[in-house]
Amino acid sequence: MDSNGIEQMAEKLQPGKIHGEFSARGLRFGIAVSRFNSFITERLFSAALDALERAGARNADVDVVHVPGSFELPLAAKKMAGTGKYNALIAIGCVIRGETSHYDYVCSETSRGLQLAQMDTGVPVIFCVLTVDTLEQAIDRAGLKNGNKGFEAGLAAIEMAQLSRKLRASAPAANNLARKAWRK
Ligand code: INI
Repeated sequence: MDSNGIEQMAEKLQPGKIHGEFSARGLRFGIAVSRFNSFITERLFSAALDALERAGARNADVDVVHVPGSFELPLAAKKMAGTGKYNALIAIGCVIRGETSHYDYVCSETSRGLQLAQMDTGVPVIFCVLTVDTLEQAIDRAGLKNGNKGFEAGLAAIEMAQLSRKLRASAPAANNLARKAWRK
């Protein structure tokens, strides 16, 4: 095989594709929003709702809880996931760097906690926490120059909810295959 061999093989290989559609119909979403820097977080929240609504979500399909700051988002997300009511969650916050190291602690614990919440529960938790140096950078990401990260989070929630549902649906078949292979 020459140096291009791997590329040629990759072109021939047609893997089965599993993807999440962008439809919110029949799905339930939970959103946790930080009150800290609410000027920004409420704009992210509105855009996330816009994405869900345009994809077919109805009022009864979406719940929102508010927490004091981003640091409290992981616990709220984990408790919401624990109810078993939601196909996906969105955690919305905005951390703006200050003069002390507080920013670093809030950022690292919030991201770590949200990742743990989704890994522990299996419910997708979308990370919609802006971590920025200035208020201007936050505004740019909440509806100005760089679009709105809340809208992107809404789309990510829909995609991950659909994908999780599909992968769960195929799990029994995979388990049966594994059992058969074990008996052989
Ligand atoms: N919380 C934020 O969401 N963003 C910030 O920028 C922020 N700063 O800079 O302090 C912030 N702090 C509060 C923190 O999230 C907790 O609510 C607080 O420490 C109580 O646990």
